[in-house]
Amino acid sequence: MAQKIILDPVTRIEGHLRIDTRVDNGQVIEAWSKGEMFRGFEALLKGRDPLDAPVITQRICGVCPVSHAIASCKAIEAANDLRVPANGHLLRTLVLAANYLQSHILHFYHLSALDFVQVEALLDYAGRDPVLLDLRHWAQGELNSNRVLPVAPFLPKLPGDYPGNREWNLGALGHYVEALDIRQEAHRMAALLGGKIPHTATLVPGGLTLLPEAALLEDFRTRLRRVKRFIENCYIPDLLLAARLFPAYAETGRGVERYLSYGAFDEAGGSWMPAGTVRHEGYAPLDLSLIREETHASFYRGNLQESPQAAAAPVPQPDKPGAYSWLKAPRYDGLSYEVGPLARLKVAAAAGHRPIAQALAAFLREAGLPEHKLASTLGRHAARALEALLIAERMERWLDQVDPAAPAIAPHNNRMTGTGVGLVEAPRGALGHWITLAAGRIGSYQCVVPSTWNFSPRGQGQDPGPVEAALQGTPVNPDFQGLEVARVVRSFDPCIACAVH
Ligand code: NFE
Ligand code: MG
Repeated sequence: MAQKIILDPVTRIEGHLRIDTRVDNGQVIEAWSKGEMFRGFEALLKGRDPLDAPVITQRICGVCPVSHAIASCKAIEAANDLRVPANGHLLRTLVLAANYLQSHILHFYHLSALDFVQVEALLDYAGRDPVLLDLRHWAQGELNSNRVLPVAPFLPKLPGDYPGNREWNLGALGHYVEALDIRQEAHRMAALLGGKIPHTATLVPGGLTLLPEAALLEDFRTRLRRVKRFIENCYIPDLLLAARLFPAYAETGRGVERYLSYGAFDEAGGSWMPAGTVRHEGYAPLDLSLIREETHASFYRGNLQESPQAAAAPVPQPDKPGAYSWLKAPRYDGLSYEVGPLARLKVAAAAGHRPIAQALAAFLREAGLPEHKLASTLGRHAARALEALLIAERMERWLDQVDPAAPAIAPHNNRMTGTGVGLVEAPRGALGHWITLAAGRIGSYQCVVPSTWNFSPRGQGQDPGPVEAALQGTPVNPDFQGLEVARVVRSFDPCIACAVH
């Protein structure tokens, strides 16, 4: 008999997400991804000074503010024909990359790994590692107290098949603590060039207001090396161990197998990771005119299929019949596409980027993950880990290329008119800001955000969004209360604060 599993709220994410599933015969038959909040950034930007846009849109999210700042700056630059100097691109790229490292490490250790870790392994820890001993004492104290929620954030948790492997359990818990420090280092790197973080102060249309001295760049490099060592010595080995321990998760979460990337990390000659789309027919270059946002199943007035450039801020209608999410449904050529680290690597490999394709193939061999299983729950975690390593390696080169004597910002022309689009790859995938400027004011503003793509509800043709599709076929044990569903969902790294904006 069909049954429902509902996760409400999905915890350890940013924003408010509910997942409904219909389960039959021990498998998810159908799923609904429900954004449970309304925000309205696009509406409040209308009529404001364009220079407010990077400041305000960064506040969409504290996890990926740099991406919103850059997308916003690029949209204004495109409208005004502002040419950012090479140094400005490089410095922005470094701030963005530092934010990626912070975000990917956050996602693995602090948001996702606990789905797979038996935290009770702490309680009989008898070794000498001071971090684990501290954690054990703290956990025991919490359990002996009469608090309603003991040992948060580790407990309470969904019941499930947590593994008995001590190396994994204790390693992940110890690295959970170490990763807090490492994320702080990555934040410091972003703040060195961004002025502050989250929500930078130096990223403005035209480039960067700060020209770093050599000593600041060396400070950045020292911190980068520490973060990189953590990725090499903890993140990558933990991921490889997870791949050995959880082979079943290479069999779940396949998804729509269509991927889109705007091209990541601006360098002098274009983006380092290429832009494009991948589907069964293979690689195709990007055609922005094919993007539409549909509102068929969204709590917004009308049944729209709008180009972001033409779209007005959506009008909320919480009682709309048939609607179930505050996210819109972005479609490319009428189809849903997955975005994020997996999509970026797939697009890069399919576009013929040999170094990335080779690194991906070698990593998959080491993880024992066949290429055709990369589209999976485990594959998304693997892609994110490998991407973190590749970015950390590439950052040294970008640092070398910064010229402290060259300009980092273009002079403003104060025209502030016209239309523009700013495209960026945020940690979670393809991010676009579309702006229309009229008489020095924002006429319209439209963000199409990574988690909007991935967590989109059904579109015009009742076709599921990428996460909804990825959940289909997931085997579930009724006693686990949806743990398997949570694992698939979190592999996409949801941010519903961004997705609804
Ligand atoms: Ni709020 Fe974000 C990233 C953006 S995701 S985290 O990465 O843009 O939708
Ligand atoms: Mg939008």
